[in-house]
Amino acid sequence: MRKALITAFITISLTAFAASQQTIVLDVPNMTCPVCPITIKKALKRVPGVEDATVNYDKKTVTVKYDPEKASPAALIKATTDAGFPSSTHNAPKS
Ligand SMILES: [Cu+2]
Repeated sequence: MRKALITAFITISLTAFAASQQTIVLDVPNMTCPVCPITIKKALKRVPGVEDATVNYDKKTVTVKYDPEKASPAALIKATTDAGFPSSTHNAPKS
């Protein structure tokens, strides 16, 4: 009985965690060789709150999963820019 309650509690916690996750796609136009995605991924994963970063070399985009309470799009863009890869929000209107 007690074990069942604990299991239920863990399930609820994981669901709440997943709900607080946000996904953003960034354009990284100056990825020019197959090593670039590794650098970009490393830079993004160093940002607190980033859960995962997936680079699409052909499309020159990176999809980032992050916790919006710890990281922000601005922090993600800064991380890639500091690593030498200026990025912007995918499909963002040009200002
Ligand atoms: Cu490169």
